[in-house]
Amino acid sequence: MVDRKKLGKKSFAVLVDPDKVNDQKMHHLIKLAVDAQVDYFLVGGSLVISNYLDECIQFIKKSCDIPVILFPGSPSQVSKYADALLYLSLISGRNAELLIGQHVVSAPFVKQSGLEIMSTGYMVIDGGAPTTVSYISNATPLPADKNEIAMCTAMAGEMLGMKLIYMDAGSGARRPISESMIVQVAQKINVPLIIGGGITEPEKAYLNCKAGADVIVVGNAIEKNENLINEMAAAVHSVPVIASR
Ligand code: 1GP
Repeated sequence: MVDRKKLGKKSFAVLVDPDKVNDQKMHHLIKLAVDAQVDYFLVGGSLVISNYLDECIQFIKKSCDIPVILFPGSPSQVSKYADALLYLSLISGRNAELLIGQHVVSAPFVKQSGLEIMSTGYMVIDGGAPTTVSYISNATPLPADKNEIAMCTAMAGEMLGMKLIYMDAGSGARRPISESMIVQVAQKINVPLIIGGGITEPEKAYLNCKAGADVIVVGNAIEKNENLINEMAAAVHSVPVIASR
């Protein structure tokens, strides 16, 4: 993600919830993703109930070259078959467990996995309805209209050494993150900015990239209509390449 940002390229990531897919669905989704030149598969969810995580990742890895990045809702969602792990610290919340506690407990296991570890300042932004992530995290989401708080939080995350900032309105958010918040945050950080939650229209994905997002993540909308993959990826990749700061 860092390399693509340096080249000024915008990326599109499809979020796969292992609870909602099987080999047959994945087969179809992978074909669409390859054709659309999707940049990443993010795999994970706030709650993963099934045992399909390892299998799902192995299935993707044997079917295509699209990198698989874990987006874990808990330390149990670590799979050695993935390429990398978003090592999330919930910096928008004040729940010590999700800031550092779970990391301490799982550190030896995570290190042993051999995965590329991508330290990520994870910011949950109020998306207009309680989402699984806001409930599970037991942390108040950052208010959607408080751009300054978002900006300062992202800056603090970057200065603490985080290599990515992920602003998430939560899966199925009623209201995705505003472009004005994205602009304000993107202007103040140099690390890649990932945006997700409630993005249902290719136009919104495009506008988010124009506002400064480097990676767009879409899950729900694609679960409902897989054919959106192509339009979403095309919208993200159509944003003019601008050399990085
Ligand atoms: C959720 O950012 C992701 O954590 C994607 O959200 O499922 O609403 O696209 P959606």
